[in-house]
Amino acid sequence: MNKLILLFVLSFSLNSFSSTLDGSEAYYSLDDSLRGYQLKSKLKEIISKDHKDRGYGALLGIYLKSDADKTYDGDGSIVDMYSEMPNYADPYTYKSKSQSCGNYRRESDCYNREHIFPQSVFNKRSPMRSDFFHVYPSDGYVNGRRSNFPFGEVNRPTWTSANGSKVGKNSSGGYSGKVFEPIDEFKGDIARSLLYFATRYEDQVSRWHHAMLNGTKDQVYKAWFLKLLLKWHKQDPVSEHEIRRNNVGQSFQGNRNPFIDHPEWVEAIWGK
Ligand SMILES: [Ca+2]
Ligand SMILES: [Ca+2]
Repeated sequence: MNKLILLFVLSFSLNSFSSTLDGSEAYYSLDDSLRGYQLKSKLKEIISKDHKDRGYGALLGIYLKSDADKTYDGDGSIVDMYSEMPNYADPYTYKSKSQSCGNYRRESDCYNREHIFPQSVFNKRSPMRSDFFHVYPSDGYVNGRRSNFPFGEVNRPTWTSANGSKVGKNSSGGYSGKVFEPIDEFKGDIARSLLYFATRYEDQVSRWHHAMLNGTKDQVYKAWFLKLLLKWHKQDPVSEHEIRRNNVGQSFQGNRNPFIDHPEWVEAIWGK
């Protein structure tokens, strides 16, 4: 009898232990000792296995759920990193698919799908083109202004969006071309998207060309750019909005962004 009670108590506590584990823990089964690019390649395997390309059109539908504002204004409008004002009323908002582009002449005309990693670099090929974790809803006009510039920091902007995103010459060092600087609130979000991209597509990225890239499958990004991403990742830690978006992302296309679940893996892979 005592044994039975013990068994019961044991199985009960095991059950409650496993239910306190985050759903994402079960998703990553890996050897704790993995570090550096071995860890990255293992993550590539995990996040590719169940990744299903849901197609480009489906993104507009899922954004109404994944990017609904429950964090900043809490009004359910779409969080657009290029127009969101975290501490003030948004300059304009988008709430329905009918406001997707379309033609635009100025900010607030319509929203479209912004490829954080420019789609011209991979010739708009699948599944990169419709990969939820680097394709975000954004104002069409600001998206056009960002063009396919790398991200960077800008001291003297030649153009500034309504929420303070900037275009201009890079001032963060290592690169002197034109860059796009998002507002502080989204610097980490963008860094983690690009680090996801570098991991998910490490088998292809060495063949592509862009000012951000160094032509390797391991480090992926040039030193100046990687330094910036690591800085932004630390400066702007994972937010509630990103966690929610990551969960919806998994229900949408089957995989997750590991750097939202485990921010420490960024340093474990790319830290020097
Ligand atoms: Ca908002
Ligand atoms: Ca953020």
